[in-house]
Amino acid sequence: MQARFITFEGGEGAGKSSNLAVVAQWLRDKGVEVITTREPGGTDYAERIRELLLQPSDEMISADTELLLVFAARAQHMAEKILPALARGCWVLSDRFTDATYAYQGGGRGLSVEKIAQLEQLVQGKVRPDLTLLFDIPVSLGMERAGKRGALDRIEQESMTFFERIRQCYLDRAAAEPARMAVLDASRTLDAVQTQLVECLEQRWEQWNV
Ligand code: T5A
Repeated sequence: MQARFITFEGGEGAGKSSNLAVVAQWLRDKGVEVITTREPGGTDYAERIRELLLQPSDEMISADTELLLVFAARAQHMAEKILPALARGCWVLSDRFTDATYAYQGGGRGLSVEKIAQLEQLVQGKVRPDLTLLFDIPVSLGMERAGKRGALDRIEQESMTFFERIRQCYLDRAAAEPARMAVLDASRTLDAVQTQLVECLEQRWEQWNV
């Protein structure tokens, strides 16, 4: 079977990382070779860009700077990790990808869809995820879960309205692209979320095997 590219999206503390591990195991049990990765980051160089993006800073970081850093990290991630893995038949699971840019830099920071789409084309060409799992959670619950981890990073320090716009942008994208994006109710217990997740995977697995 052709290697697939699956991305995990959602607001802060939605449970992406916890559920990515479940999907990786589910696929490995099916005999599929899988790598897991994340954005921003995924390679040594891109992880250095991640630090620049997420470290709290007294200096104003412009929205365009943030956007270009996100795509600089993504260009490295694509070239060094994602494309070589897919080419050798290995599935790639990424904790966030370009939907996060539309949601955070577009919905959150107010940058235009056109500007983001231009960079998406430049960096990714035709590469898009085969499946995007959107873990949808009310902002306050997600922040409560994320907050238990300790100090907030530069983006997590933004306002509730910023994160409300992000949530709405994700939901709008999922509504516009239902064949690619599956929405999961991440406010439920971890077991309940994983039940939804496995149902979704079983359905996709059948489609991909035809
Ligand atoms: N960013 C990223 C951009 O601005 N633009 C971009 O283009 C990209 C790619 C990255 C930051 O960068 C920004 C977005 C982000 O601000 P990140 O590490 O991906 O940072 O971001 P976070 O969303 O902050 O990651 P989190 O670790 O907070 O969230 P997860 O992975 O969604 O959640 P997870 O699995 O770590 O769970 C959080 C806690 O909740 C518990 C877990 O055990 C954990 O303690 N939990 C649950 N508890 C109860 N019930 C459930 N169903 C639970 N699910 C998880």
